[in-house]
Amino acid sequence: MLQIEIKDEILFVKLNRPEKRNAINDELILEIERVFSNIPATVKCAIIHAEGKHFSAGLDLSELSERNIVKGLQHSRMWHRALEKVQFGSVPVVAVIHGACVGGGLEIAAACHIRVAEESAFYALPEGQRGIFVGGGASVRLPKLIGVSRMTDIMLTGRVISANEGERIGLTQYLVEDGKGLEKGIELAKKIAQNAEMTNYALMHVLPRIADSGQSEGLLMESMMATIASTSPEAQRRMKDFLDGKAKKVTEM
Ligand code: 1HE
Repeated sequence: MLQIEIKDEILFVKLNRPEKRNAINDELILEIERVFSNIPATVKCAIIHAEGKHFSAGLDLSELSERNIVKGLQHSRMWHRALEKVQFGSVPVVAVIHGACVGGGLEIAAACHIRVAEESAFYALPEGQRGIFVGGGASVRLPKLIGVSRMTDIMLTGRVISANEGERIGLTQYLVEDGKGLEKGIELAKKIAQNAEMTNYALMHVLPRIADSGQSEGLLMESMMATIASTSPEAQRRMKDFLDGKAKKVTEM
């Protein structure tokens, strides 16, 4: 159900269950956890994309009815574990979204570091209408992207967000024509792969912790991270390259 491919320094992870609109059953979420726990050292960036007309219809609802309370908690924690591996793994992850990106599908996209949407993309959290609640991390990750009030509105009303609105409210960072999402994702992944490893590490692991902490702790963490990064040989080399006229100017990047 997951199609994995490595090309140069990019890992492609494709949701491949189009007949069920890439609905995520236990097997699929566990596969996601496995893949993002074992990224080869040669990989510098990953892309999550999807086969068929839709990115993902979210949780496989056919598996939901048989759970008792403890099993329900364990199930939600399984999603948390898997998506922690996506967010706090070894490489930045770009989501390329088209068609439905709803419920758990949106939770997967929210765990990625950059979201590219095609014009066909649309978003919803139908948990509200199904009588359940988000369980794959959306209540923590989505308010950071779009705010608590927008998430509340989306769930209370069952409203569908279009690709255009999604970009306007910060759910996605790039909006491209249908069929052009993967190309854009690869373009971004190639740029990400050229960054110093320390910078990507800081952006993935330190920035979100700073954002979650108070101002004084955050500023101290920033100073420590900045010092570690700027004294690394890679940073010294990159800064020297610029001063020697060998690196690109900001306007050429
Ligand atoms: C599914 C699922 C699913 C489709 N679980 N089987 N998610 C939802 O509430 C979204 C439910 N799905 C939909 O609203 C629609 O399927 C879509 C808008 C995504 C796509 O529509 P469409 O017309 O392209 O496909 P379809 O005809 O609705 O579905 C095709 C098949 O996929 C069909 O099965 P078939 O055997 O009759 O062919 C559907 O039953 C099946 N299918 N979506 C199971 N979600 C960590 S907690 C997260 C909580 C949630 O994610 S709740 C939100 C669940």
